[in-house]
Amino acid sequence: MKTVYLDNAATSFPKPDDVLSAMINYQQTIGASPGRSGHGRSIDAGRIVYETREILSRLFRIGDPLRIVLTKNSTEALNIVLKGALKPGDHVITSSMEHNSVMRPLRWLESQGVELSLIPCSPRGELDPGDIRQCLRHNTKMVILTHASNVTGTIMPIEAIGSLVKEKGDILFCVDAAQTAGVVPIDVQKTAIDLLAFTGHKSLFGPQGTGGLYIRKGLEKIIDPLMTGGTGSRSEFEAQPDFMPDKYESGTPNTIGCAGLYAGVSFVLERTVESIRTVEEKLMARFLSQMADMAGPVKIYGPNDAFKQTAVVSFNIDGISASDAALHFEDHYGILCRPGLHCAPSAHRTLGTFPGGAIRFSFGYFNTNQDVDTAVEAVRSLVIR
Ligand code: ALA
Repeated sequence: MKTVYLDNAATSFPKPDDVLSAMINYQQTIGASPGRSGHGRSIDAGRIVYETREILSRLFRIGDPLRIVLTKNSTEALNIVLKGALKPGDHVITSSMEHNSVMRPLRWLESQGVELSLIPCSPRGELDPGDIRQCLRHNTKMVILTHASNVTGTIMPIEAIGSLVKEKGDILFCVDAAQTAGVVPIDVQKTAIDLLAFTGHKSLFGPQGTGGLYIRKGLEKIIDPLMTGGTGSRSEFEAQPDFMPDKYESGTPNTIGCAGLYAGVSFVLERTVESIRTVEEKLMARFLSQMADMAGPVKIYGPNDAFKQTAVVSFNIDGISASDAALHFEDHYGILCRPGLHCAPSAHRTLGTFPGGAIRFSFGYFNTNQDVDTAVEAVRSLVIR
């Protein structure tokens, strides 16, 4: 039986061949620590890390590559922002569709005296920008939002929210692009994004253990580092450097991961984000249109519209739990998907699917129409029982 990989929202699979060969090439021919030793191979390793920053800055239209902090995932990037910027007495606004990578640091900060407003989204996972305006307070320091839900794929109106936040002066606007970097165009300047957290291993096709954070110029002055330690720079001082990106990058970096991430982002830029998005929209549209005649026994959550969501869809089938359905899909159709709560309990409460959760199919650039049809056939097999 052929495997049908429908778990791209967790991590994309497969990776382009160039990603794998870049990683092997680094380890076989360079293999040194960047920015530390000064010998030729160390300089080559440093070049890989710098070029990764550079290509990411091109992708997100960030003028200066040094505004990007390389992290091990978006969770680390989000923790740097939230724990580094928010202090007791500050107020932060977020939505009810957030992943625990946002929600857990915020709940922890709440226990330390940070005030939190959680904006309820509609049962389709949609956010009304006007609700943000209503929540603003004199001490609001940050608005942090997912760009797209990892449960329903709902794409949030971040352009409208970015303008609204900027009208209010010095409130920080932070976007969690874990589900969109590489597949939905992002321009940090046009959208007035101050802080952008992203992962490398989903739609950027890099390996796991890669990700990053864009920090707008000057904000490093008000964001404390999450970790401190050796940076390879200013070794004469025991105090952490205060400049970008070293302030937030301690310890030997993931150079092999950078080699893969660089190749992954090149793959995206060669095709363009827009054309990758079109491929995924078509897959999603094909799936949703074929699901329409099962609308009674199958409940789809979220927009149910390929143009308003990423290629992620969650649903339940009458009379069977999400986990049993996923087991059936794997055993009988070779489908790999993710059932349950998707590390997003608040999103599931919003959709009315807590605590049982839902089945999630997440399509990716390498899926085919045949994969979509197999997915539909698999769902149909549980409807007609
Ligand atoms: N956040 C990832 C997911 O949604 C891991 O599966």
